[in-house]
Amino acid sequence: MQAKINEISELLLKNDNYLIVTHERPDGDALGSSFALLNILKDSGKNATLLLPEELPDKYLDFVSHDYRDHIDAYERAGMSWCISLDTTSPDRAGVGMRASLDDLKMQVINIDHHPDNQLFGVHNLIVPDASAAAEIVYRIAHAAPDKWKISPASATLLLLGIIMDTGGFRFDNTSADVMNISAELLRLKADHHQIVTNMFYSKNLSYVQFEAELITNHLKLDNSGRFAWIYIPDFLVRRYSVDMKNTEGLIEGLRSIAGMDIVALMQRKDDGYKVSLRSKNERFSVAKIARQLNGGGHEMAAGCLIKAESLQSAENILVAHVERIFNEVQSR
Ligand SMILES: [Mn+2]
Repeated sequence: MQAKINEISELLLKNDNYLIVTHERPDGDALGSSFALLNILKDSGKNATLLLPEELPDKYLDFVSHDYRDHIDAYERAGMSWCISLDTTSPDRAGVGMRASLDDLKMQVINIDHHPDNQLFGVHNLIVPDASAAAEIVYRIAHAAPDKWKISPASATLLLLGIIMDTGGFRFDNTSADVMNISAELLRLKADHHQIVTNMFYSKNLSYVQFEAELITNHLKLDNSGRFAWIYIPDFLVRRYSVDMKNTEGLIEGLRSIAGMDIVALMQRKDDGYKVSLRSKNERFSVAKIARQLNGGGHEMAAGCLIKAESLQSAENILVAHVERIFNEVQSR
């Protein structure tokens, strides 16, 4: 059932005992929206807990409660009535209890997301594709009953973190007038903009920057059109620079920043194939479409998939063929 913002706000006010989950490899929006909702529920007198699927990238540690690791084990203690899923397209992407599926929890799921391809797996589904971030939806829920829901400065910071990360610092096409108004309101609620910017954009250590430089210098590849650039990240480089892969969230933005590129990708070896992250600079070149064709998914301009191939060469060939098909389709339109 598709729900409205104020219906979910009322539902959350009326009930209690919430377990919050988000997707695997949580990003700024997953964490920002989840921890903000956890705070907002608790600050407003509700019982709530959060399940985290895994360790967090270092740059996020200042924003989450220090006992966040306890939440990883919360699966065992999850005597909760409702499960709130945030920023998560489908149950198999949810990082519940170290990859157990949402179904195992046998709870009523409130599914809150902004991905247009969300699979509507909840009892209540609040899918807002025009919201820039799940954090924006959480703000709108709290704003629907402003005298009942408390947004503390810490919650405002988490919500702004989610919005800043999912809009690429207000660069992506999802940067709407609404999201600017909401961000202004979050600043009025004492969101710590300085801490967000410092941790997200000015906190790479030197060896990591050198790792990025070597990737760009020696491992960048271009297809025949010259408009698709990709990098396969070799394991030996990861070891040489002691890179913790959980800290590489911003890497692909470096590729997207190159003039003349319409689509960019990062590839990495995974147990059963090659994990591909895709970004586009223009909605005409839908990487969501490419990802879907390869059994993945995502947004028009940011998507991902796993290519099952025997060798890197054949995975790259498959990827290049799909990207070039999009280029040809758009041209011939
Ligand atoms: Mn998001």
